[in-house]
Amino acid sequence: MLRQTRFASRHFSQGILAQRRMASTKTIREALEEVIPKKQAQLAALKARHSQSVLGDVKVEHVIGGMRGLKAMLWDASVLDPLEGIRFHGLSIPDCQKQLTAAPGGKEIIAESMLWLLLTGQVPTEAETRQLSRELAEKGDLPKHVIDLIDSLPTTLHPMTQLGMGVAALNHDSKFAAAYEEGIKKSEYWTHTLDDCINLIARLPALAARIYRNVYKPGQEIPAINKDIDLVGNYVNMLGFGANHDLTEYLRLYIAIHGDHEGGNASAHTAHLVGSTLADPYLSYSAALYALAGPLHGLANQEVLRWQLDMQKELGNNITHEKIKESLWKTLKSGRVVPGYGHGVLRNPDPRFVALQEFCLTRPDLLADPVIQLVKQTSEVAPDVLKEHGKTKNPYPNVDAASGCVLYHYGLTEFKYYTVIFGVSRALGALTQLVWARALGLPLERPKSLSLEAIEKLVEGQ
Ligand code: CMX
Repeated sequence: MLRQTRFASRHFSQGILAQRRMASTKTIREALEEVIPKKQAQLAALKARHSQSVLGDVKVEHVIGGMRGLKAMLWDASVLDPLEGIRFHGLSIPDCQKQLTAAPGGKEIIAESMLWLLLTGQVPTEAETRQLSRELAEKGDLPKHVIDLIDSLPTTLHPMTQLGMGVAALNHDSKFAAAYEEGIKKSEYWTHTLDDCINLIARLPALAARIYRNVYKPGQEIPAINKDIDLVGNYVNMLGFGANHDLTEYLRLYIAIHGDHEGGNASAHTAHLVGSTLADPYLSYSAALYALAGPLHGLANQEVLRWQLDMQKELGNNITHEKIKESLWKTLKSGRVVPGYGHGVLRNPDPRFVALQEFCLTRPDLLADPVIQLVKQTSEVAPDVLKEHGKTKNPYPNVDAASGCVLYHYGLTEFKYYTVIFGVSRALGALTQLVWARALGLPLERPKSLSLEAIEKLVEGQ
């Protein structure tokens, strides 16, 4: 049955797209062809009327403090409110869970539905989501040169390093790079970029699964892509768990809600910066993956699990809040950060953490798992400890505090691999913005840098 199509975006809906689409089945390209001219006109009007209007002050703390809070990027697909957390085109995670299509027989949002929402600002019909699933499945096979490259890498090479290399090597077939070489018009950039982005998202599961199999389960045959199931179903199947494993529903949720987190986070921003040079989407996203591989960003989910397992080993049975408190202080006093806590923008518990915790609450097997219990207990103790420690601006759990322990429960125990899953997900948002940057003709990013002496001179006497 076709689901009623709604326009989701607060930004999109401000008069521009505030009309209901007929419940016809469009391709994602056709949906974009409809919305792009309206956004282009909106941007042109803003530029004409307000190019010189002021959005805020640039303070010294912005320049020396990682640009936190500096309003300096255009990014439409998601907004991160410090207290409320992420919204995708105006929809919160619970809204998405209610409105976006699930897999047949499943409950969780599928990646295709989230991708459609991010790209177009619209909630797709079920038929549109299924059509996109099929398109991605049809485009999902890896070219031989990428298979050969990945198979030739040492299994001791970190899975994220391998993922970035595989993604970069996919640029061999870049439609954008080929078209640019032939001399296309600027107005056509987005359409070739879209081709690359769809192809890349389609191929990420096969690439990520191949890395997993080579490193952790060598010698087993990887199943072929099933054209009748969704992207994540195929991913889990290729990982070797079977498409109907409980892990599939978890990863559907995980991949949908990790898809985008505003534009300024390190991975998305890297894709945007590199993409602004007109590097093709494969090169842009490869660079983004290496930002995601940093321990302060995506690698934190691997760090959290390692840290919680060490805590479990150290504390033994009968873990109490008091014992967890002591362990947290031990981490802090050794000069380390508590992984999975704090955030550059959020000032409340991360709603992605809450969504993953709720996933656990409805499943008795997960609730009974001692590691999942420990994560829950830690989240009850850590905020007070971090407040007392007094450094972090946000003492609450972020998404990484919960994500790894469920993977571990379901048998995906190789935590060096966890950031790869994050990398499969973040492509949804980062590549969406690449399409839009080209559609809107955004220029090369080139902020002004200043020396310490230049800053001192500028602020003297203020
Ligand atoms: N444990 C201990 N100290 C922490 C802390 C934590 N979890 N989070 C922040 N702090 C410290 C910072 O190191 C900083 O100390 P210094 O002043 O000595 O440098 C101080 O508190 C202020 O930091 P902040 O402004 O609150 O946080 P930042 O914006 O600088 O950093 C983040 C944000 C996520 C890197 C940081 O909270 C952190 O390191 N957390 C642990 C790693 C983690 O969970 N990362 C995952 C992020 C999620 C995502 O990528 O989406």
